[in-house]
Amino acid sequence: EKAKWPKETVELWERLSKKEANDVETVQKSIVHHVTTTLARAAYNMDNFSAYQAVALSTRDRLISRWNETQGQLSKADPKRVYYLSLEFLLGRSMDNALLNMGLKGTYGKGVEQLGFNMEDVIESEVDAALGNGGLGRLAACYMDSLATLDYPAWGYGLRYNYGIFQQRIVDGYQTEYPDYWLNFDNPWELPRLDISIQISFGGHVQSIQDEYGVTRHNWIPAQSVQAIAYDVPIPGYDTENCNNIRLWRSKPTKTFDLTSFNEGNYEKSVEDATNAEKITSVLYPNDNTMAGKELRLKQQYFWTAASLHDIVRRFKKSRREWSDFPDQVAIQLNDTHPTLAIVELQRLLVDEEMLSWDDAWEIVTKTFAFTNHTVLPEAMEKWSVPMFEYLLPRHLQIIFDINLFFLQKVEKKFPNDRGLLNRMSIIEEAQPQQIRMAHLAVVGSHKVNGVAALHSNLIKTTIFKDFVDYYGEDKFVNKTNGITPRRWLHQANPKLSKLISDTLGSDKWLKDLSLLKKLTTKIDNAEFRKSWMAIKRHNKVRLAELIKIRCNVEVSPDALFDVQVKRIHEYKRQFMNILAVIHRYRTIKSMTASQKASVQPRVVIFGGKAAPGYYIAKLVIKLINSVAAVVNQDPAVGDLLKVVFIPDYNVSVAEVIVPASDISQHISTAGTEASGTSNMKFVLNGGLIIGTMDGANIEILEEIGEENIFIFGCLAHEVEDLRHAQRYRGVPMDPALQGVISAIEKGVFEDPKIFQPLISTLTVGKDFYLISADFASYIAANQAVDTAYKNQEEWSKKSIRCTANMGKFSSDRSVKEYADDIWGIKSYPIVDEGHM
Ligand code: CBF
Repeated sequence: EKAKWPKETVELWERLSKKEANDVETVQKSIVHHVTTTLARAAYNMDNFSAYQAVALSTRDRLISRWNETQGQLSKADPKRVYYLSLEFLLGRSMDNALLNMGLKGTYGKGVEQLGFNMEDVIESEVDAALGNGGLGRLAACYMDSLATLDYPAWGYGLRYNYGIFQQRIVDGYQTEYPDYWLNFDNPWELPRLDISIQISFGGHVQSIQDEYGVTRHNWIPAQSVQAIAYDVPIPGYDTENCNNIRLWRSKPTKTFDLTSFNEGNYEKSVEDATNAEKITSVLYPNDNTMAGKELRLKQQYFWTAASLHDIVRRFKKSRREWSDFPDQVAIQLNDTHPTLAIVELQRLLVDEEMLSWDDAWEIVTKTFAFTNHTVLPEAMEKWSVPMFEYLLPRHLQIIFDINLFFLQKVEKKFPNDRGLLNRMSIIEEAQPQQIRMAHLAVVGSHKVNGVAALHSNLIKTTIFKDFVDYYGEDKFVNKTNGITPRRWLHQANPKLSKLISDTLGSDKWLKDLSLLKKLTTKIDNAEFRKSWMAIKRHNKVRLAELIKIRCNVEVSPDALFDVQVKRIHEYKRQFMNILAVIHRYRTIKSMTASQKASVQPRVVIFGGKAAPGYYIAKLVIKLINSVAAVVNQDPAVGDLLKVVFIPDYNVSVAEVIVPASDISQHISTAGTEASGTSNMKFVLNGGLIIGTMDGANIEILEEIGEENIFIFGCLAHEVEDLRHAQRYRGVPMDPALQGVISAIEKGVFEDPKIFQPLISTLTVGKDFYLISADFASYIAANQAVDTAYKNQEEWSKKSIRCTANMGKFSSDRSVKEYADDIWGIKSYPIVDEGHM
């Protein structure tokens, strides 16, 4: 393109688009420039928030130049790319991360301090981008960090929700929800691409006509359409020039749509239609591991997958390759079943619009897509009612029925005369009304299906996808154990520990090769090193104690053992069991003599997490935690031996304070229910020990760090069904210690017992689905083992170091590399710094 321009013009552009230098003064100039021009503020009349805005805008300038360079070089080279389709990207704050990844934190820190601001306060002024519920969304964010760091050509595609996950406040002990106005001030971390607008249609009907060759062609005549507008979020890699992209779509009314009603003189209707169009991307559904069968959610899923595919296909078409090359240029990863409609949309585009034969199109589709399953919980399995689906996407429904027909014909051929099997494997569930099983569609339309931890990947093969394994064979079903980015979860969240590790290992190379942490084991017997290690933990505990004072108005001692359970509130995660054990501890302490109390290990039990707004039992668990806290924290007979706090509005930036400060954290799901868990990895990487069941990634953590460094209890996944059966039909009595705890609640020790009755009845013999009673005794014993171990601080510090040292496997760099090699077939494409802005 340059060739079109006169030489002098090209030279002028080249000269003027040179990158800015990275020294303190240049950085300060750009900050001041943004203060005075972009923000139009007077230099001496600024608060931390406006300082943050200016620093963010200056950081963004640098991000954008990397982003331009990366996207320019990738467009030219056109390597195979992966597209990660995720309805959630839980990014948290961006500024600190961007500065650290670009290697500019020190320069900006100095520049900002000299300008009269404290960098930590400036960083704290940023609101979280909370476009996710929990593990699944945070995993997507970690994977984007690793993809960028490893120079993989990758784009994320998601939705730009106006409101992220709700804000949680605790009122009278109960969770109350408030909207998250995260876009109230401009968001500096996105680039609106108002020129990239795609029309997305819904509803209407299908016309079927025979073409000149006698082939039936289907023409979808939609009833309405909206626009998808792109917003790009640059994702810089660590210690590389590469800067990838997450494209988030926002819905807007189409002009024609707007004008039709307006021209008909129906102003109110045109405004209403516009609002309906904008509604599509207004809220993130606040459900984690549960399915919301709402029409608007289906609209979101189609809007997002259709816009993303349109974009991907447009990019592919630029290269003028054959359609059969599509899977060599494009890999699409489905993060859970949420984007499964992309399979149907691609088949529709290829058959209806590009006129490929059904079989040619289907071959391209199935070579392109791969699917990650994140749960085996039945309540989380996505299903859409056929009538609702037909109303919104009539042509897509026909395609799904055809995919199903051709698939079942093949199954029938391989396993003749097994109607039960066909029923079980069908994409359509024969209920009233019929339901579309999205997980089945995702399996049928993908070339690989993966679980997210070894146990989970085995479980999906023997439970929900068993028939599919029999049909396709084992090779299609693989494991990709989750990972976390050490850049955010150690380097950024725990700067002191990061520095100690780099100083000890002689470099910070471990940040890109986490297996290097192993060398820390040579320092375990070094008392000086252990002292520094534990001093950092204490420093982090002091910081958390301050946060607890501010948010919960409770004083806690940093010398006590900090015991943490922070995650979404869910029955399967068993926060209920934790608080019941806390009550048991409270009662035990109350029954002790003064001399017995002297040997009790003081403990601060810290909870945090949101419950889905409609999840009544989970919300009652929060209420119980707060009622117990109110009694325990005021009881002089207990004093500092036990404190209980519920930190409201748990999110990524709060996690960055909590994780480095934990001594022990709880990962105590009923065996076989937590697919992986990733907070377990974050805690252990930061030298926190864990107490947990043999579930999800706990098992692999145990394998890496050794069983003497982890507190394991409870039944095993393969025992669960027998235990449930024994409870139901043999009336196994409730655990006696648990019985005592329940009686205390029923006697009204913690507020009016009527409040908690629905919760307690989930423990009735025969109904205790999550096996709290069966696991209670071993849980109490494991907690006692924690107390005993913690008293020996020297041994504890050795365990803590051993934990961190052996966490190399759980870097998301390892996970992403496995996906790239085994599933996507993509290669790194390092970006060259050509010095352009
Ligand atoms: O794989 C990431 C995480 O996903 C979930 O949060 C999910 O939403 N299904 C699982 O519950 C976690 O176990 C898992 O770590």
